[in-house]
Amino acid sequence: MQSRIIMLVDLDYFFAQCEELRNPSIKDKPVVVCVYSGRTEESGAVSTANYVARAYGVKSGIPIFLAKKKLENTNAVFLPVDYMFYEEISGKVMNILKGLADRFEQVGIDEAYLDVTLRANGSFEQGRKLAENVKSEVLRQQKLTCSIGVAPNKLVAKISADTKKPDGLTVVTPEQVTAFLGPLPVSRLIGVGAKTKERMQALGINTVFDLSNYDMQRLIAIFGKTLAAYFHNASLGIDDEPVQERGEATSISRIATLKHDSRELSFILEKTDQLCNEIHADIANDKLAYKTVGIVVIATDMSIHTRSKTLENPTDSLEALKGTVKELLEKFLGQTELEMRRIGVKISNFAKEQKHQRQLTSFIKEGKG
Ligand code: TTP
Ligand code: MG
Repeated sequence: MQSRIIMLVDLDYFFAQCEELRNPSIKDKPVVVCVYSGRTEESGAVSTANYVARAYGVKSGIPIFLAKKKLENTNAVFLPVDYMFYEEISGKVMNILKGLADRFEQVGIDEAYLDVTLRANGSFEQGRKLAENVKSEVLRQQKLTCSIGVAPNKLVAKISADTKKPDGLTVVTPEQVTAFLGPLPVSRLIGVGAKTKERMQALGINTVFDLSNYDMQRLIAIFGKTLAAYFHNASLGIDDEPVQERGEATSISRIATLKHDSRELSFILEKTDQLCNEIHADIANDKLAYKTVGIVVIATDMSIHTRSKTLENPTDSLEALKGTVKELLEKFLGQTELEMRRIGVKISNFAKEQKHQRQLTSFIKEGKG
């Protein structure tokens, strides 16, 4: 059977690149995009950083104060995240990508899989040319660089895209798959997190090659049938997952652990506001409007509590989301003595916002009347 040709396109240092786009004068400086938690001026974490800043050891997830320390005596620029702006740019890029694929699947704000088997005529050489074209179109139309992996499936495409960054292009043909994966540490396989990696290390499995040679029966005994089969296939670069346009979600939610247990409204709101921002960024891209807002509280005794409210009309408003969450929290706090450990926000009951269509229908109605 002819091999599929799959691309994974990942925009480089995305949030920071968006900031450079908005203000090109910062391009040569270290740029650090921060999620400020708001407690003190420096509390919070780094969302992402440009490659100038990465050279100083600054990366996603480290505390802001640490990033400041690493960038002491440089002309570094620290900026707060602006999800709305990144979503807007993401949407434009995704539209370009969609037009360059037989099948398209967005998997994150700055990542998408493209199945180009048909338009590449099954040729990886052609696949490389298509990837070069994707890069030049994204650069020409949106002034952004990206890194692309081209491979026979999603699993290998994702790993190969990570191989060369920024502005990279890595092609792995079916013949090259096992040689490409073999020497990599097992942790490069999706699904092998820190814990699994440790367990595998204890078994003498360090590289993907080690994993592919490990006795299947023993693997099953340790990880169970499903996981063992997944690991075994993954180690051989086998993956049949199709590139699929995401079905419409029925709900979108985010959950987070509070820095410390609390029932102090303003402290909890700092966290829920963040969660609301993220959820809102998700729906902005899909032009979704929600009608129901819910919260989930996991208390210090691990009990789980949910509350929700359905609005009169669907809305895509961030303010309404934050306001409703606040209302639900206030009510919850008034009803219980519990301290909160984790807090989640959920929206559901979606109406696809079709502005143009709506205008058209109201126009027709008016015309008739
Ligand atoms: P990534 O694609 O993982 O990172 P990146 O685009 O910044 O860098 P790279 O060049 O390595 O692709 O994530 C996309 C965006 O998601 C990133 O720009 C910011 C955000 N993000 C966070 O907010 N926190 C995180 O821990 C990570 C990994 C990403
Ligand atoms: Mg990226």
